[in-house]
Amino acid sequence: PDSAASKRGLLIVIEGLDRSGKSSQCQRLFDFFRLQGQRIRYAKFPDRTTPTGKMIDSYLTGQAQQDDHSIHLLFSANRWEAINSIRSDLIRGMNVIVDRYSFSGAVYSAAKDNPDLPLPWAWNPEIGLLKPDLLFFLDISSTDAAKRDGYGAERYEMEGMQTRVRTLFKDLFARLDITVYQVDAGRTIDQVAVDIQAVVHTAMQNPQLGSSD
Ligand code: Z5A
Ligand code: MG
Repeated sequence: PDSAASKRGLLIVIEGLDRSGKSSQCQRLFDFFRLQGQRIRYAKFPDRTTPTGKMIDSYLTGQAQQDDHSIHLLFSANRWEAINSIRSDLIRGMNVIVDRYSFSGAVYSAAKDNPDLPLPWAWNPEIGLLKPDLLFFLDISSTDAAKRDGYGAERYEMEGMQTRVRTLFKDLFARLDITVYQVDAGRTIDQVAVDIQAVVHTAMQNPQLGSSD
């Protein structure tokens, strides 16, 4: 009868460079949980379906202009508006996969090289959001990424920006003192998926995980 007091779910974040295969890997991980009969939710940021997400989409596709600070705070608000729902799913024992999160939020804005928007400023509005139980970083060279489908269609998808983004991700992870599973994303989808699943599988056996706040 007390089976309702289930273990809290895992919050798994997949970050990475453009076209590193984040969404493909989130889909693989989603299927991995489903196959084991585990409850799983997929959340993607930016969530372009909400009012803030629609503004972000217009900006990314070049239909609208925004002040750098203003668009930065919209990306953050797009996470804050989702967080209570994610928290309650985790408490009910559902696992949640997140495709881009606060780390992208801070580094893409800081990579604009606007002196008024340095990395510590950019990180501030993320403080207080849920911390991931597992954080993956999909790393890929910009030349390999540029060979993949769909590259270059949106704002930020230029090589100079991508190089700064890579450096800033590493800076941010070092500052935060957080465990990051770095994955070589230049390999096949299957090879990358196997590495991620191995880490997740181990974490699922660990009773201490699943307590993120
Ligand atoms: N942004 C921000 O500024 N602030 C924020 O707070 C957040 C984001 C959250 C849009 O993000 C932009 O918003 C992004 C960061 C900024 N800017 N840029 N540049 P998005 O997440 O919506 O971006 P996206 O359009 O989904 O692209 P993506 O995430 O970069 O792609 P991906 O998810 O990493 O890759 P994919 O869709 O899985 O794969 C891309 C293609 O490569 C596809 O054809 C796959 O079949 C193929 N693929 C995937 N894996 C492989 C392997 N291993 N081998 C070969 N081919 C592969
Ligand atoms: Mg994606």
